[in-house]
Amino acid sequence: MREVISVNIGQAGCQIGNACWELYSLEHGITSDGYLQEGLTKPKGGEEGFSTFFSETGSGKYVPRALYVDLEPNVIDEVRTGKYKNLFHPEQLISGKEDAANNYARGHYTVGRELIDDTLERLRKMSDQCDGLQGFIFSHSLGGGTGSGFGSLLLEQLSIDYGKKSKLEFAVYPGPRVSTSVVEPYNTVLTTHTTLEHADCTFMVDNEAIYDMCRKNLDIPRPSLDNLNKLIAQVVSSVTASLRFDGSLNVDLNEFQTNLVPYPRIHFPLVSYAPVSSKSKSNHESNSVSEITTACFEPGNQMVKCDPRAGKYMATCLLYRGDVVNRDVQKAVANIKSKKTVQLVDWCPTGFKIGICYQPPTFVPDGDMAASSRAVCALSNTTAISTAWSHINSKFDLMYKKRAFVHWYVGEGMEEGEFTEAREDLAALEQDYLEVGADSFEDEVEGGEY
Ligand SMILES: Nc1nc2c(ncn2[C@@H]2O[C@H](COP(=O)(O)OP(=O)(O)OP(=O)(O)O)[C@@H](O)[C@H]2O)c(=O)[nH]1
Ligand SMILES: [Mg+2]
Repeated sequence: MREVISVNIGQAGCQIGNACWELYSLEHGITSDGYLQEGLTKPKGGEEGFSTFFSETGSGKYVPRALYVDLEPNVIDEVRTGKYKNLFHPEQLISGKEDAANNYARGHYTVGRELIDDTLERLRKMSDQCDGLQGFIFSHSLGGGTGSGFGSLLLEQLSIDYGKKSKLEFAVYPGPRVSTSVVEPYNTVLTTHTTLEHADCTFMVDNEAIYDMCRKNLDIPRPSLDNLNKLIAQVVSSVTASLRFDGSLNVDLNEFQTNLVPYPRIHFPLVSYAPVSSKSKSNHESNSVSEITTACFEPGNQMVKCDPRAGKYMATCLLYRGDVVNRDVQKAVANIKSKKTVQLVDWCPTGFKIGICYQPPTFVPDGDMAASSRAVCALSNTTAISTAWSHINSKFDLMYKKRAFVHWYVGEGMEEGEFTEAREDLAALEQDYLEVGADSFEDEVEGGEY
């Protein structure tokens, strides 16, 4: 068995976790109390896949392999009293007394330190219940104090305690319209620097992009966090479907890295998803394989705002779900490849990896998205995503030039040097992206190969 433990940290991490586990439970036929839905004799998705994410107690109850941690109690109290209160084991829900107040240093050095031992101990217990733990899937914000500071602290610790076990992340990239504090660029740069060598693959979720998708594709005039999270959960579910159901591609966490990460630091694939359509629009759409595939290469379906037409692709995985036949996929992919807008780096084989999971997508009853019998999620390692770093870096620079808000961090025992070091590392990351995207033609001429 190859188990995966989900770790949800801070407000964004925990609330996205809620949306994901609601969807996972529905997909596998589990009630909000953790029992099989009426009429089922076993969970949907085959024993193997299902038990990657859920464990079974002696009494036929299913428990998510998930841990929730927040430095303050409110968000997790909602889980403790909410619809899914009986799904989780109380020990899986860890909360402290005061939050990190949007301050990476509080999450990482002061307040966060108090919860780290407890957290590691609970994770140890959960991993002891696994036969062959594959690794961890994190969800957290880059901009919150807990998400950034405590999230990176925990990732560092897991590298020490669990060595080479895979660590994937879903990381919420701050967007101005749903932002809670001005120091999010600081937290984002600091946490990215700390986790760069500890996370194996990071799927960024740009709140601005998700917000726009909710408005434009789902016709929600003023999307709430709940609307955002439901859409994010649908995407996370597609990325993890191959781990939970019998899939053919990315069936374990290592495979994500093998397929998508050519160099350890270049590990931020762009995620796109289709179809994202409101109920009133969907009647007019056929959602053919070709349509949804094409949609995945349009900016309106991307989880991060960037322009892939201006960058180059290093690797792409297309993960289909539901009623999809290979012949249609091959046609759709050939069509995409023939487009001039999809440029590949010249040093990588041009293959698109295809995965089909025949389990159709599931939709929550009160959701905003129209149901469809098929969906596709594209994971593309493209150099275009580096503009996300340039944006956040320039916001960091504006404030840091004046040393604005820096005293809050120093006051928590952080050294100012960590700011400079983190910022330099992110400049190096931008440079890395430029280099992997550069044509290797010139080097080869110098090397005398032509
Ligand atoms: N998509 C999404 N983003 C969220 C959610 N909650 C907060 N955010 C975003 O996350 C960032 C703020 O971080 P939080 O996760 O709230 O902070 P935290 O990790 O709890 O840390 P502290 O509260 O500072 O201790 C902002 O960019 C918010 O827009 C959520 O439920 N969904
Ligand atoms: Mg919080």
